[in-house]
Formats: sequence, C-alpha cells, structure tokens
Amino acid sequence: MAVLTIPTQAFPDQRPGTSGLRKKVSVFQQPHYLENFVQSIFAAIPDRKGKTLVLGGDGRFFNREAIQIILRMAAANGWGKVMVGRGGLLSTPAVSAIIRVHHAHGGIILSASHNPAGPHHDFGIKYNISNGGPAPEKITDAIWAGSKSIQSYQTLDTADVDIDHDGIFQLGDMTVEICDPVRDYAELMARIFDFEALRRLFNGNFRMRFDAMHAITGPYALEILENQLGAPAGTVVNGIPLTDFGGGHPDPNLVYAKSLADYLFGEEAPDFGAASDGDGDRNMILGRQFFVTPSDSLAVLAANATHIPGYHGGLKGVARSMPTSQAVDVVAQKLGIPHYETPTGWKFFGNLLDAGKITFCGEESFGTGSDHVREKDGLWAVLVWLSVIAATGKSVAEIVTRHWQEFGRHYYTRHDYEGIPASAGEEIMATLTAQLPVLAGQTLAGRIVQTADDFAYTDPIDGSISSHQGLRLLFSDGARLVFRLSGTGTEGATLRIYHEHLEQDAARQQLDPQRVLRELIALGKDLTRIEKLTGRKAPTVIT
Ligand code: VG1
Ligand code: CO
Repeated sequence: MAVLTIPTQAFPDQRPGTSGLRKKVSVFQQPHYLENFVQSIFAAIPDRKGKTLVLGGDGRFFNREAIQIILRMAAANGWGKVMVGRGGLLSTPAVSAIIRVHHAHGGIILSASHNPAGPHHDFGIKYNISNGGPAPEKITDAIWAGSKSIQSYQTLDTADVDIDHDGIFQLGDMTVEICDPVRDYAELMARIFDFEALRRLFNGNFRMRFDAMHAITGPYALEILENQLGAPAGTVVNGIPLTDFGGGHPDPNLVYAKSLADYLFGEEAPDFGAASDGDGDRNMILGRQFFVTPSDSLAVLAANATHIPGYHGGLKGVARSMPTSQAVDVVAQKLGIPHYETPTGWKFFGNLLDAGKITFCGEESFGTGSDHVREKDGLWAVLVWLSVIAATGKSVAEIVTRHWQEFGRHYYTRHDYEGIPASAGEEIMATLTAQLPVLAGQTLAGRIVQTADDFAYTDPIDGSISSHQGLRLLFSDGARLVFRLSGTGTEGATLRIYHEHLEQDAARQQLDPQRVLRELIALGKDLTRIEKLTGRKAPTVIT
C-alpha cells in the first residue's frame, strides 16, 4: 500500500463557520474538495503521529464515501489508529464521549447538523480536539489558512474497507477499529443518571414520544429509552437514520418538528415530548400542551440539577451564549455560583468546562450540555428532564410555571429570516453597526437603550479575543434585542433577531411571547429594514 502524494489546487471557500465547514453535497463532491479540507485539518494537528482519531457522522448522504476517503488519508498522514462507529455512524456527543473515554487525540464528525441532507442538500465536517470539544478558533483559523495554500495531499493507494462489522484491522501502518456507536455513550449516561428511577417512571403511567427525525439519535434513543429504561416500543419514532433524513429538516423546533408539536398539543398528548437534530446534539422539550424554550430549559435544569446523581454536589458555575436569555443567570445568582456569557457556538464553552469553572451550559438554539462531554447533548438533556420529572412528580408545565414564579419569566423569541441574499445580510449588519453609537440613550420600543454594542468576548482562561459576535441593544429594564448573521447556513444569509424581556409579576407570566414582545419585534424589523431590503414580511422560523 503506497502512500500517494496527490497534487491539488486550493479552494478559496473552506473557511469553517460556527461549527465546521458546511456546503452543498455537490461542492463536497468536486474532485479534491473534501481531501483538501481533511489535509488542512491534519496539517493543523502536527502532533498527530501515532495518535488515535475518532471518526463518524450523522449518516447523511456522502457520509460513507467520506469515511473511506478520510481513512485512507489518516493512514497516509501518520495517525496510529482510527476508531470508526459501525456503519460510519456516530452522534456528535458520542464522538465527544469516545474521545474522552479512550483518550483519543481528536475526532472528525461528518455532519451539517440541522441542515437537510441528500444529494441536493448539505454535507459538513468538523474537527474536535483531545478534550472532546470543537476545535477552538486558533485551530479553525489554521485549517482555513492551510486550505488557502495547499498544493498536495496524502492518501493511500488502497481499496475501500468494511465499516459495517465490528473488528480491528490494519490499513497501511494504521489500526482501524470499527466499534459500536452507542455503547460508550450509553455507559456514560448510566453513570450520570439514576436509571432505576427512570425505569420506575416508565413502569408507571408516564408516557413520552421521542422524535429522532430519521437522523443519528435514533439508535441511541432506542437503546437507552426503550431497551434500557423500558419505555414502551414505539416511544422513539423516526428512529432509523436515513441518508436524506426522510426528506425532512432535522431542526428540532416548532416549524420543522411540527408533527411532534401537533401530537403534544393534541387530544392524545403524552406527558413528555422531545426531538433531536441531525447530529444528535440539540434537543427540543415539550410537555403536554406546553413548549419549553431552550433558554428556560437551561435555567430549569440548572435549578434542579441536584436531583441527578452525576450532579449531586451542585454546579460549579453555568454559562450561556450571548443571545440566550438571561434566565440561567438569575438561577446562578440565587445559587451563588458564577455565570458566564460567551459568543455563539459550543467551542467557546470548552475552556470554561476544562478549567472546572462551569458544569452546565447552553444556547437558545436548542443546545444544552454539561461537563460530561465537550459538546451539547440532546439525549442527555432529555434524561435530565426525565430525572427532574421522576424526582418531583410534577408535569413539565408545573415545573416551568413554578420556576417562573420563583425566578421571573424571561419572555423570549428568536425570529429567523432564512436564505436572504448575502448582500442584504451584510448591508443590514453594516448599517446597524454604524448606527450603534447614536442608538445608546434613545428611548425605543418604550424603553431606554442603555448600551448598544458589537459583542466581543475575551476568554477568561486563555485571554483570546473574539470580536463581532452579534449586535446588542441592552435596555435599562433588562430587556434585550440582539442581531446576528448565522454561521452555519449554506445558501445566502440567515438573519437572526433575538428578543427578550423579564416579567417578575406571576399574574402576567402566562401570556403569548409574540404579544408581550411585539414592540421589540417591531423595533427589530424597523432597525434592520428587513422588509424593504428583502421583501420579507415575516420570519421563516419563529422560536
Ligand atoms: C447555530 C446556532 C448556534 C449553534 C450552531 C451549531 O449557529 O445558532 O447556537 O451552536 O448552530 O449547532 P448559527 O451561526 O447558524 O446561528 V449544530 O446543532 O449545527 O452543531
Ligand atoms: Co447539531
């Protein structure tokens, strides 16, 4: 098996976004495109020789081809061993868990997460480091720099290998281990949670539905919820990963997981509903006739963490991304623990988790997690909710309503304008940025703007600075209006507008967020001139 050095030309568009490189499948299928990016990853990890790499993806179209390409390149680039999930499958949190359990040096995850899959949709690739978390900007910047000057890549002159049966074999000088995608992850969950208590919950009348949306979480949810915890067969729906996710859009929100939401709001609703995204790191939580916003979910879980064996001793601290509502901050203040505000993207939680500063963290985009891995973790969040329900005997609606009474309700909504022209997105952000200095001090939407800024973050552990992480209007009554462009889309631009307002009065905590926030919503539309610039009268997705 000879090592081949293949000449190539750089592609100008391989800059990693919020979470890895995401492009249309047709872009990745261009000759050398995937290879260039993989070589650029390896070049950014100079100490890889002889070390272990974890490899798997969410099963979307092009996953299997990509696994073969990466295995050959890994062997040619000096990796000692690659652990591959059987069938090329691994969820994002499982990759993180496997890296940590097996002390691997890093991992490659093949996924475009919540973006749709199939020959005409998206593919993606991201690199995780030895703590199990997404590569920090220092490394993603090095990958990007490498991709712009690459002239050749290395691969092995060999045929495809069998990735569908567990086993260990050699590929050149490298060992390949095909492993069970679920086992390590399921064992980790059993160590954190009281599975006996959860079995008792399912033994009673408690019923739930988990919608895996034909993406990667199916095998994990089936094993843990149905096989190990005894939830009735059929609890997990759409549990078989398909290369096109069944034609769906595995973004667990009220628009794309509509059938689950309809079921939970219908006559036959079970006690609990949950959905996950393409790569298994997101979660949507529903009670009977009740939707839990991800920001509230993080706050509720932080307030109730000690019900779970893995967190009996309490939390060291919590963190949330900047656009996430401040609900969890209020919990932290009450618990007397530190809270941190980071830019969007899980990579910013890594240092805080590694340094033992935080135990829980989350994002408004249906991401919640803890220090058990270094990724957000959809099924973990479901198990936390089930544990809180089991321990308190209360319904989801009761748990959240009582939480609001105690901590106040952070009314919250995110409006996404997906797929607007890239130029319109840039113009909106540039115009708003220019306006920031004059907005401060003004009275807008019936409130005084206390601060108007372009959010920048200094990492408290390594001092690295990340600028331009979203535009913020902070009002004197605690309300906030935030604007960002998505860093995960593959078509045009996606504008996200985040609105938040705190209500302490329990008598006014049962209102429709769209109504309560209507002045902030109108202000956001005005300031961005979204309708004038794009013709869009309404957002594509409201959360
Ligand atoms: C989105 C979310 C962000 C999340 C990221 C990756 O990014 O807003 O909170 O970390 O997706 O999640 P953006 O840049 O499009 O707003 V996932 O589930 O795609 O790995
Ligand atoms: Co995801």
